[in-house]
Amino acid sequence: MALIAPSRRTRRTPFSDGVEAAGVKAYTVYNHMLLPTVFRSVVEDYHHLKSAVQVWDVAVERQVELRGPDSARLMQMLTPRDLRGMLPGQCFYLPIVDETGGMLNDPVGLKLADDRWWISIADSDLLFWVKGLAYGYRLDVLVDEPDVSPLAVQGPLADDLMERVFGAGVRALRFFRFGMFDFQGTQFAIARSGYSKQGGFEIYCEGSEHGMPLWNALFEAGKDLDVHAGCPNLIERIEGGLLSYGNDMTRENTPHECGLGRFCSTQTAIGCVGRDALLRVSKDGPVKEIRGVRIEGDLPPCDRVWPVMDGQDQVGQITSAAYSPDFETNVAIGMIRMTHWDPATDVDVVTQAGVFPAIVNETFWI
Ligand code: THG
Repeated sequence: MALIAPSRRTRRTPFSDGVEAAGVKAYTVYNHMLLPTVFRSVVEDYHHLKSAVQVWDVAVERQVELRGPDSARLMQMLTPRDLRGMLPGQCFYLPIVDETGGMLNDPVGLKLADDRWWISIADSDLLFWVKGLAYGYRLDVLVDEPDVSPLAVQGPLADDLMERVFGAGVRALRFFRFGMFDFQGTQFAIARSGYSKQGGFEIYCEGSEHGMPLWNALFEAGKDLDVHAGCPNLIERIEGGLLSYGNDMTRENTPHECGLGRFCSTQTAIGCVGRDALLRVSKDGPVKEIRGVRIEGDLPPCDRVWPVMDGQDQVGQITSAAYSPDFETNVAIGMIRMTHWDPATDVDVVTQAGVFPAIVNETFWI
C-alpha cells in the first residue's frame, strides 16, 4: 500500500505527535481524521491488548454536540432507542436512522444534562443530518463539533493505569456510565466504554492543548504495566462482534438487519424520523441479518465485499474478516439471508484470492 498524503483534510489529532513517536505503522482515515490501525503488528497488538493495557488515539470519534432547550427532542428524532429513561451521566449505544429506517451511524450518545448531549460518532458525516433537522424543524438548539477528542485506555490493566492518573474513583464507574475527573486542574468526562471487549475507559479530552500532557501522563504512570500505544484491533473487534459502520453496515441496512434490534424501542420512540419505516419492517423481522462466520483457509485481506454463495446463489456477504490466533480460525462478520443464517450452515466465500469454505456460526461473541 502507498502512503496517505498529509493535508488539512486528513486532520491530525491532539495526540498525533505521541502516536508518531510511538511508531505507528499504518493509518486509516475516519471522519476525515487519522486513525492508527497498526503499531507493532495487528497480531502483536492483539495479544498485548488482551493481556496488558493500551492507550488509543480515538479522537476520530468526533462529538456532535447538541445544546439548548430542544436538544432532547432532536436527540429522539435521530434514534429509535427510547431516550426518556436516560439520565445525565449515562452513555447509550444508539442506532441513528434516516426516514427509511436506514442506518446513518451507530454512535455512543452521552447525556451531559437535559439540554446538553454529545453524540460520539462512527464514520459518517452525521453533523450535516443533525444540523439539517435542527434548521428544517426550526429547533431551539445549537449543533456543532466541539474541540473534544476521546482517548481510550483499553485492556485488563486499564483500571490500574487509570487509578494512577485519575484516582481510585475511576474504578467505581459502571459500564457505559461517565463522570467528571480532574486532570491537572481541568475536568474531563471519563466513561467506562470503548471499542474492545477487554474492558477500559474513554477520556473525553476537551481542549486540544491538553492532548499531549494527557498522553504523556498515561505513559509515564504505566511504565511498569507494559502500557503501549494501541488502536482498535481488527481481530479483537471481530471476535467480540463489534460492528464497523461503513464496513459491516451502511445506509442500505436497518438496525434489525444489523442485530441492533435490542437497542430499538420503536413503539415508544415518539418523534424518531425513521419510526414509521421501522415499525413496518420490524413487524415481520428482517430477511437478512448480521452473523459471525468461520472461514477456512489462508485468506487475503478483507478490503472489499466478499459474496457468500450456496452453489450459484448469493446468500449473503462478508464485510470483515481476519485470522484469530486464539480461536485458531478465520473469524468474520457478514450479512446472511434467512435461508442460510442458522448455526452450522455451510457456505462458500468468494474472495479476490479464490473461494473458501465457511460456516455460518453461532456468533463468536455470544
Ligand atoms: N466509543 C465512543 N465513540 C465511538 C465508538 C466507541 N464512536 C464510533 C464507534 N465506536 C461507534 N460504534 C460502536 C460500536 C459498539 C460499541 C460502541 C460504539 C459498544 N458496544 C457494546 C457491545 O456491543 O458489546 C455494548 C453496547 C451496550 O451494551 O450498550 O460498546 O467505542 N465513545
